[in-house]
Amino acid sequence: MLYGAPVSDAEHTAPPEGDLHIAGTVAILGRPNVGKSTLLNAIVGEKLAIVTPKPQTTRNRIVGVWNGQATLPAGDARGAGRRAKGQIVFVDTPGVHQARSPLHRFMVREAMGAIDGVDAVLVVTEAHERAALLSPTAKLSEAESWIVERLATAGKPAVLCLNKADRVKDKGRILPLIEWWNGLGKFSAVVPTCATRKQGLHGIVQELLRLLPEGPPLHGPDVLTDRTERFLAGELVREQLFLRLHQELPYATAVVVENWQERDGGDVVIDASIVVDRESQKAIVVGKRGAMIREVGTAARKEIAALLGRPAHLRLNVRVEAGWTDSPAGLAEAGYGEDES
Ligand SMILES: Nc1nc2c(ncn2[C@@H]2O[C@H](COP(=O)(O)OP(=O)(O)O)[C@@H](O)[C@H]2O)c(=O)[nH]1
Ligand SMILES: [Mg+2]
Repeated sequence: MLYGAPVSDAEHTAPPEGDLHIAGTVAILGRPNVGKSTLLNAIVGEKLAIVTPKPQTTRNRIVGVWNGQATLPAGDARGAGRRAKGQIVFVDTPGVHQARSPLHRFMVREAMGAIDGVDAVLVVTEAHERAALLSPTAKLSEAESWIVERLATAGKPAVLCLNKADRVKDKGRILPLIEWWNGLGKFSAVVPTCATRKQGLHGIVQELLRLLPEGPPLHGPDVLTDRTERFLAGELVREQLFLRLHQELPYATAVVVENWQERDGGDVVIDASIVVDRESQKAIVVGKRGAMIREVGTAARKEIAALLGRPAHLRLNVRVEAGWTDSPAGLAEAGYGEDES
């Protein structure tokens, strides 16, 4: 499995004569917390994007590659029911929302900017949210309107995913919801899913393949993501911080991997800094007699070792960078620079 593989280095293997091969890129977009990262991980079958119950967990675009086979759905001009081999290069993005801080504006630019570089878009929304209150006056949320407008301007086709279908108690409410979304005329298909139980994922893949062009794979079969092990390790530390810290504090933290040392025995020693905004936050992240940072370190180390498939040692320290979330230099220092994607 390859982490951090650049597209240009990927093996371009032409499919055998006669086989239909489809390949393309798909951005996953939607409001914060609807389950975009959970969907990416579930479709790709690996934990690439961190997931927490808190909104705005994802800060950068993250690529994850799906390789597989599917039957073309009804309406596909290349032949409904025909088997196709496919590769979908998914791009997970931060949630689209009314951004007030420079960090959040960076995140929304990351998300909306992804639309321009892909063949199709998967817009994710929560099934349960509208199912109960669907009325003739129901309309798109602000963020959904922005996304739909941008799709139209960019001329990109899109599939709508109604995620968290498990939270709709009365399943009879799902059909009218699908009809409502179809009635908007903005999506080529509307598919209910439950990302946490891995349900409906095949339908998503099938409908996306319909929107993607015929062609050889964009990446070799081993390529899983464009992100490096180093980046993913930093994210796993940030995930533990998000799970344990409350209120505004998670949003004031960033993780910078300072040093990565591969030892002869095959294990890795990682030094990472947790960057916070103020001295008072440092005390909370460290915790009573270091209890919090120890917990974060232990949990993150396990996750990192599982990701790498080899033993890992993690040394964490906390650094105060006053106002890092407010200045372009502070953001770039924490890995949220404009060239970062
Ligand atoms: N009940 C339910 N929860 C889900 C589902 N998909 C995601 N979640 C939860 O929703 C929260 C946000 O998920 P995440 O993938 O981080 O959302 P993102 O911000 O859109 O990337 C997490 O607590 C997930 O476990 C689903 O299908 N059903
Ligand atoms: Mg996310």
